[in-house]
Amino acid sequence: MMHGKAKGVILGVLMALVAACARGRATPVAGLPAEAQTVIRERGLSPEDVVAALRTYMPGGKYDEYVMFSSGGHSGQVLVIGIPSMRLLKVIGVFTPEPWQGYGFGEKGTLEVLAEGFARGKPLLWGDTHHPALSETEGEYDGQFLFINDKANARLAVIDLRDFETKQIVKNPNAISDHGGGFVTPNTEYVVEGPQYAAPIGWEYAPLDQYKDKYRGLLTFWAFDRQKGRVDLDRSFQIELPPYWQDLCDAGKKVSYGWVFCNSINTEMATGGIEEGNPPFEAGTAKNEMDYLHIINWKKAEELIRAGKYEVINGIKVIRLETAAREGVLFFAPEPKSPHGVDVAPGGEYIVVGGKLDPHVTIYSFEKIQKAIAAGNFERDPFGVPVLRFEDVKEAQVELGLGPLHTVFDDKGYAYTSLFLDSAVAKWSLGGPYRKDGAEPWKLVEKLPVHYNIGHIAAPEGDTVSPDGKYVVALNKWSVDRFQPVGPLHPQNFQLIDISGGKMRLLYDMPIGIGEPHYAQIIKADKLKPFLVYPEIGWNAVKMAKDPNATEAGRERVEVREEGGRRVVEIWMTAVRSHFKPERVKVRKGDHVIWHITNIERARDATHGFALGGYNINLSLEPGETATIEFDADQSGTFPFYCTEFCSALHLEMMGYFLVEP
Ligand code: K7E
Ligand code: CUA
Repeated sequence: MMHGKAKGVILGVLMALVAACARGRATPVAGLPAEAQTVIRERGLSPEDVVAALRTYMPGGKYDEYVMFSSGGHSGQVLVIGIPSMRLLKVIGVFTPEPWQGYGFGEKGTLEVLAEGFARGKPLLWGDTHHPALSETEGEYDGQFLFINDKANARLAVIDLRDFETKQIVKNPNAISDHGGGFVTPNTEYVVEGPQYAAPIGWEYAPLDQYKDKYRGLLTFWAFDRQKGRVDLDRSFQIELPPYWQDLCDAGKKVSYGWVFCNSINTEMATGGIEEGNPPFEAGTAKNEMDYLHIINWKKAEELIRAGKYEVINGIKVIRLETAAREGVLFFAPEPKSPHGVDVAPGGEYIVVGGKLDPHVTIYSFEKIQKAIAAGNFERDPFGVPVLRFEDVKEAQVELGLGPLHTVFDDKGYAYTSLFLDSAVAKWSLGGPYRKDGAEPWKLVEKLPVHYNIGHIAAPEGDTVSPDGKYVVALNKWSVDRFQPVGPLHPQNFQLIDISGGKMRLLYDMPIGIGEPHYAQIIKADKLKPFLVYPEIGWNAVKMAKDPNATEAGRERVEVREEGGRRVVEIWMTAVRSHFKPERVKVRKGDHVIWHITNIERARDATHGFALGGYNINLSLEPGETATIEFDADQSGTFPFYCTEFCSALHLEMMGYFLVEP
């Protein structure tokens, strides 16, 4: 039951809101208050609920202001979500075949993309995606490409944002797992793939008692060719690192352009082995008060590559650790304590490291780092890497609470850090050039509880040179009691938080039905310029060019020929509402089948599917697309093929027979 006073407050808020709405719109919303009151009463909504609903509700046909690209964790996919409505717009198949998009279910081009990512020929059909990275121009998202890493298998995928499809997967030839990727340099010169669990370079075997000598970290700079939309292996290179379990990385920008920063978590070089009387990993890696922030000069590394100071290992150039340490490519600065997350401030002046086991974020000054390097004020670690003095390079430390991990920024000189153990978002003030409002610099301002166990945090353009403010999204690992139970595996929980006012306000809980998302990036929606239909009939979606086997209406045909002692049947088919042409395809058991299908539609959303039961084949043919399948007709029988998209009133009739004679 609601008290009279509470009702009065709600009504007051609502009337004020309605009045505000009426002012901002051409037509006042007549008749709303009475019904709204009923809804508020019946649903037991608080004034905060009402405001949150008004801030996130998106009327049909209206678009969100922002689009969030979230990792899909070990689903191996990427999620595309509108902000502020938190509506799921798409799930992009990346490391995992995705049947609706016809990704990896017979379509030759996508099978080739997936196969590029196999490890020494061994099929890998899932990935653990952690960090999506939008392509950047001068430190701003440009809306052209999205990159994402696979932690489990040390791979990087390239998604073209003209059609939101995966175009390339590169397998790291020298690492078997990674973590600190993908992160782009400010003009997408490189996509950085940081290492994590140290292992011998090139997946060689070495016993753990040779850890210090044989195990290494490996930082990869994948050169990106924007014209081709592909990673260019020839211009890519790697830097060998000590086996310190480098964790997250971020690229310097503006004043720190040309540098990359990575935190690390096992400078103890623990190797586990509790069963042999050693400390377990979680204790062994947490002995030291300080680990090392890795400070890497990638412009200098490029010079070394040009000067030939590298070795080629498994087809990629590698700058050896000794060279990197000697030639001014690699420096360390102490960082407390088994930290997680390194994030560069918008202007590049500061590097923020989340303490994880330490309640502070530590802020490093890039200028101080440069001074300390120039002054030669360092000792060297056992691998010869210069270690700068903490007091020389530290700008500030801000005590935030338990488990600080990741940080994003707004447009008003504030930073937002996720606190995993506190289950909270901490807002704190930056100093230096960011302090124009007279607020005290380097100070905790506010903490907002989130639900629960927040990992990453994301903000609109919040890791670029010009963050937008307005919102942050908490990417929570646990939801516990926030949603209708669906069995013991609970959804993850994304929470939208309004940061536009003085105080942070929780607006929305979004359950994520796949897991486990890590990082996300949020881009202004108007920067995305996707195709609405493919630009020409006969478009090859992997090559992003007209396909030589594009088939026009009236040019459909079947050809049979002998090749290498077997019969090859090649089919050029069209799909249009509501038929495939030809409708009958007849082969003999053992024939090799090459089948091109072109969707000749030009209408927006007129997608046809192509399912062939018994052969594990399903295609998605978007308007204009040509796809090719190639297989051996190794089972005889009668196989209906049909369209899997309900495309017209005669969709059920959009089918044909694939007849395989015994
Ligand atoms: Cu913090 Cu992989 Cu970026 Cu998960 S990582 S949370
Ligand atoms: Cu085409 Cu259904």
